[in-house]
Amino acid sequence: MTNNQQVLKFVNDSVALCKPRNVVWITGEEAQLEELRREAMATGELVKLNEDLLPGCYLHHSAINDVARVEGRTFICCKNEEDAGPINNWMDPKEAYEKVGAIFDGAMKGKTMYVIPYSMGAVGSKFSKIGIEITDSIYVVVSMNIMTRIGTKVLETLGDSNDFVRGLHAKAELDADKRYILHFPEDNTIWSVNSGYGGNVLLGKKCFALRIASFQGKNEGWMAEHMLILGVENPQGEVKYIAAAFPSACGKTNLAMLIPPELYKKKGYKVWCVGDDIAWIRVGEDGRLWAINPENGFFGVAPGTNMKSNPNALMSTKKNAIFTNVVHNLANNTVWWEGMDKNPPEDALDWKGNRWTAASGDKGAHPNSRFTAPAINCPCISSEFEAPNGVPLSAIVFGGRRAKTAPLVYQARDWDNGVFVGSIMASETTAAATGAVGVVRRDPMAMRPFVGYNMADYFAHWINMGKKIKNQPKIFNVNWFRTDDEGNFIWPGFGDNLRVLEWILARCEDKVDAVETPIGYVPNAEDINIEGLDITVDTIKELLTVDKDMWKEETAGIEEFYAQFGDRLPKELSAQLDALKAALK
Ligand code: OXD
Ligand code: MN
Repeated sequence: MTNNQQVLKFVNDSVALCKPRNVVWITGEEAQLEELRREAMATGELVKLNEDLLPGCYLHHSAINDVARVEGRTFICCKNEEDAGPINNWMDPKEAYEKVGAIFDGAMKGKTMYVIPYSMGAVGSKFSKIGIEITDSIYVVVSMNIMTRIGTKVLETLGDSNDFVRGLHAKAELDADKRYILHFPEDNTIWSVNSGYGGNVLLGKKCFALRIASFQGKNEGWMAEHMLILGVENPQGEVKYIAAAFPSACGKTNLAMLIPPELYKKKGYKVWCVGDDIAWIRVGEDGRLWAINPENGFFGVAPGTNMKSNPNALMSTKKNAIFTNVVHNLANNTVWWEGMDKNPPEDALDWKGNRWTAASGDKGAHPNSRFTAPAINCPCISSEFEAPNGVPLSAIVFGGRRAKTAPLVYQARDWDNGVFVGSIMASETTAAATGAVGVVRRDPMAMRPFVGYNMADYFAHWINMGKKIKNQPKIFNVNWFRTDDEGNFIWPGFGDNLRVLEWILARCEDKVDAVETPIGYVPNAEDINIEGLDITVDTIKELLTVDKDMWKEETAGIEEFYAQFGDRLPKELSAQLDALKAALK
């Protein structure tokens, strides 16, 4: 399929190591993919769902011990340990190739090896990057076909270039004790073994588009971020774009596909989704930041997705989607999960494949059960989704789940202050996860598990990027999760978050004033539109308060977090922390 000597060497080396029975190059043609789906159906790897109700959709199960990303077994393998930094697990590359090479040795004996050329970003765009994933899993092939652009056209675009990311994946024995997700940023290489779970094996996503790409971005002067991208269209038909980073369980997918409140819909507001998880951001010729979504699909969490919480995500799964670890409704050969509706199926198998009814009290779908769905299925997909140069950003938004500390929204004073705001991002743990509730986990820019190098250098890269952007976007922080003394959420959230985005965009266009506080600018309460809401201006005032004592405590936590970076922490950020402390005195 190619004469690219580097690609051929990568494939030949992988064959020598994994010793498959045969090698199949993935062309991207539907006939080949359909043949593979049939083969996977024959072995039970994929179950074809009801063609009338869910056309082109399949059900898949990962192994019971293999249902989530494994941060503890994810490594950055660069020559110097300090270059991986204090947040990442590190392994010496030589040791990693030897140790995990022994696991790959013969791992595909008797199996077929698939070679998937894929493009992150529209094929041929100068924003895009190419990867080759080698795998022994048909689930990976057909899922990569949803999540990325694959096939011959990608190899044609690559030509003779050596600029591609080498990804090697083998399910091997699915042995959790020998599971490794290794990144060699200095070699443009990813090795993933003993897993079949999407986040560990769809190598274009977290492994390439965040961990490897963040390293490439640092060296090449651009940014790979864990951000959604959305467009807000006003009644005049102008669309402004926002990129936003949130830790998990903060409503990122819902925000990316927001449904405007009735009042806004009537006025003519629309929200368009460009991406729900990852943004690659570059400085455009006009001095603004431009962002693309490098992915081609959504890898969404199923439980809780319903016609009320996120109809756009649910609609996206209605054709050509793959569901993993959800309930199989045998009565009509469809799928179900907790929080889809109030009618759990009576005749069903749970995510482990056992007979199941809701009456058992057990969950039928795994809490991290997923769907991969083509982005073009999304009713609110942006017309700019494929735009080769992406969309220009007016604002960057950071957010977290804070019961008290952070106001509903505040604006950073300038770029460096915005980098500080992103670097101190944190979320409080919820009762949904095991462990103590309300514990603060620092998750800078929501990139804690995804920066492919030293987090301190990543902060420095953000600071440096600021110097290159003539027309900087404004930077904001939001918190939809302030609670009252009884622990109830004060802000309605969901579609009403558009009211906050409206203020953010008004600030970007200098159309509205703000009040300065020690942490940045908060709105005048009157400037958040509460028309049609069951809350008063006083409630908004409460949501916007900045409690100095709490923030003093917060600075102690930030200081502790920063301390681990030692001298590598950019001086701009220690200066920001000092300035905050002084302002709180
Ligand atoms: C994801 C994640 O799956 O952030 O997107 O874990
Ligand atoms: Mn994510």
